[in-house]
Amino acid sequence: MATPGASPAPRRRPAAAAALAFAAALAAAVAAAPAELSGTLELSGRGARGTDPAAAVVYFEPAGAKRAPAPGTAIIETRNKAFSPRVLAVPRGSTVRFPNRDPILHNVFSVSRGNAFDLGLLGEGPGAETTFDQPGLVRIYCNVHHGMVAYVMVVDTPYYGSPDASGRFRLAGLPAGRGRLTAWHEQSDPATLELTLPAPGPIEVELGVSRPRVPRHLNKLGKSYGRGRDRY
Ligand SMILES: [Cu+2]
Repeated sequence: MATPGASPAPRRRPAAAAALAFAAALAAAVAAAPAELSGTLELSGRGARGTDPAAAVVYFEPAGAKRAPAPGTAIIETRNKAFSPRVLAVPRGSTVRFPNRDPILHNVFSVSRGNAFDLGLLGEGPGAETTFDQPGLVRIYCNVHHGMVAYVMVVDTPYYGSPDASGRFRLAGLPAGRGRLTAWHEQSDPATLELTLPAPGPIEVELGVSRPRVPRHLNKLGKSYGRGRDRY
């Protein structure tokens, strides 16, 4: 290496320096190259039979500087006395419209903290919309029909998705480095994994299915639904 005050470097030295600089740039590029995270989500436990891994949500939150997700728009229909889709993941700030495809009245409400709303009674038609500004799980119900349940997972990261029907998932374009993977399913407690990307291999996540398909809940006034099967 050159020392201070040394005579001018030999002719090949600039080439060597350039090579070193190139190697350093390459290393930086490799470190910053988008990583991908793939794995399998397994639903386990007595309630797992017939539950759909594709209704789960997986999302990765990088440690450190966050990249704000771009908000979007989405639709959840009320059809045949059910919300469809039942589970939806959206970036923070997204707007979701709730058209009513049934010839009866539905309501759409939530009391989930930070994202509470009530769209009132909606006849058949384009419905109404609401915007989800706070990250977190939004539990959505119909004040008329106790059995109607939907979930909007509002994520504060651009890196999210759902497994396929066999539980396989893949998140691409992730930044290298530390972060946290969360896997969520409506009938389970969520699982979180601290990871450093690029990960050495596929991730395996197991969620125990232990919760009822229709969670205990009250109507929008905080009261019982008032009928035999709509007790909560
Ligand atoms: Cu309803």
